Amino acid sequence: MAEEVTLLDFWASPYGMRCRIALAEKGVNYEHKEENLRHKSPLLLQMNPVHKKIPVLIHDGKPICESLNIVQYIDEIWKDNSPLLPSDPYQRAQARFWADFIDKKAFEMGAKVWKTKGEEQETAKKDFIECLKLLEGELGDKPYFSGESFGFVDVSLIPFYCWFDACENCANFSIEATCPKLISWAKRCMEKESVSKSLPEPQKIYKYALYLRKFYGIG
Ligand code: GS8
Repeated sequence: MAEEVTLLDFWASPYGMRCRIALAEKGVNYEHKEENLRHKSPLLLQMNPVHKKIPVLIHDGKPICESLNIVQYIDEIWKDNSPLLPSDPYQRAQARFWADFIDKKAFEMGAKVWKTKGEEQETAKKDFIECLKLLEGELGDKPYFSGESFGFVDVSLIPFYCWFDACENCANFSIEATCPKLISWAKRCMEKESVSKSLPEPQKIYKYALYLRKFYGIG
């Protein structure tokens, strides 16, 4: 019997994008279900009763939650092609460390940049750039974070690239001016179909960020 794979997702979610990219890298066919996060479906509430958040991967009826956990699961189940995590235990630990940093620092700071104003925004901007510079240092002169091939850390970070315009336009700064190598890396990742097809247009994201700023009453 063919396996059943469903992704509960939301188009603008960088967490959802991670799963879309990983599934595309592996060539997995799946059903994509778009959630309305203001009116969550009974399926989402049933599949992720703890956090009630997307993304959720449903594999043959079993839910897997949390994007980094989902990407690792995808890598373990469909292990024959495009490995995402390195096989060496130390390299694996390092990859998980940076993915965790991206989750807890870069994504959090990046979201603060477009969600705030005034002094709070200035601080968020500085913190965000600091995170990106650390990541740029870790990338070094390698084409991808793990070396020659696209992997777990790349999948973890690249979704936020489509939010860069929103950050830059809402806070009036240029990421490329301070992190040119990171932008070159992002453009390299975007050349991969698995990435470009999984990310929405930056303009659409920017419009959505403006809508959210209005919705939350941020001037
Ligand atoms: C974060 C998922 C998340 O924030 C992960 O999967 O990595 N740590 C989790 N999902 C958001 C949409 S993206 O901003 C979500 O589902 N929010 C609904 C809610 O908070 O009610």
